[in-house]
Amino acid sequence: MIREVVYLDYLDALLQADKFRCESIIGKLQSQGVDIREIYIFIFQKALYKVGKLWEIREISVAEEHIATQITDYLVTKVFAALQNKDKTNKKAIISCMEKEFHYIGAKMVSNIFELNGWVSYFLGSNTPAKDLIKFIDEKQPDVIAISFSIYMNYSRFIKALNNIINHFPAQQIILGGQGLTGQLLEEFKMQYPSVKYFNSINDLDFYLQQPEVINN
Ligand code: B12
Repeated sequence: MIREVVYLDYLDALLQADKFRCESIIGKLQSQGVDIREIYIFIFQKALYKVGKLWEIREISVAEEHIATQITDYLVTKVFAALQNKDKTNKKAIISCMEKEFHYIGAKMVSNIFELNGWVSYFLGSNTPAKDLIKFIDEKQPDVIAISFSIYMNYSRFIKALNNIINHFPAQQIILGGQGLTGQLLEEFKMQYPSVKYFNSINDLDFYLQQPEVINN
């Protein structure tokens, strides 16, 4: 478990836009053998959620929020690059955000979790136009499409794009996550789309990817 004092030290460095201090704190955790999932959730995610709250109450500026995101993006990649991948499977996943969805850090973590489990992961990042996503799915024929949805306001656009995928590829397995669906909306979504798997954390996804029926399927 990462100690609160380490998180607070990291948060302080992040809010000071001190990339090298952030990097050094994370480097220490890695050298202590702290698991990537812990670093992702209990440092990066926790700090960005705090940044979001500070931005909401105007305690930090948009520029400060942007630099915090950029530093995190860099470190998400760096922490992952230091790891040895497990043996490759022949499974493929496409990870994307839908059109007008610009939050891609969570999706990048998801992509890395697939790769850690030996999958080939096509990470498309943010704001993928619906028709291009369909074309890409057609070309790559993935086992799974993982979608990250963060902005509640984009719900109807998101549903339209999701229906479009389901109509084109009725048998396609789809996994969804992100902060856009919560509470009643999430419950309604699950009832309407029982075949879409929803995970609200990369740990749940990781656990799922290690199930024998997923590995051997
Ligand atoms: C950085 C940021 C931005 C950046 C994004 C840049 C980038 N490169 O990603 C920019 C500046 C573009 C931005 C813009 C906006 N943002 Co913003 N942003 C954030 C912030 C501070 C951090 C996002 C982040 O990376 N979080 C960290 C990641 C790791 O967390 P995560 O996305 O939840 O992912 C985890 C899980 O959800 C899960 N997961 C995520 N996806 C998936 C997918 C699958 C398949 C699975 C299994 C799991 C999974 O795994 C991840 C790891 O555990 C958040 C605050 C917050 N609470 O997150 C606000 C936040 C998301 N933004 C918000 C808003 C309102 C906006 C704007 C509308 C603001 C505006 N008025 O312009 C725009 C909308 C832009 C758009 N159309 O997308 C709100 C969203 C509220 C909502 N749910 O609807 C938040 C929550 C801020 C707030 N407190 O109000 N934002």
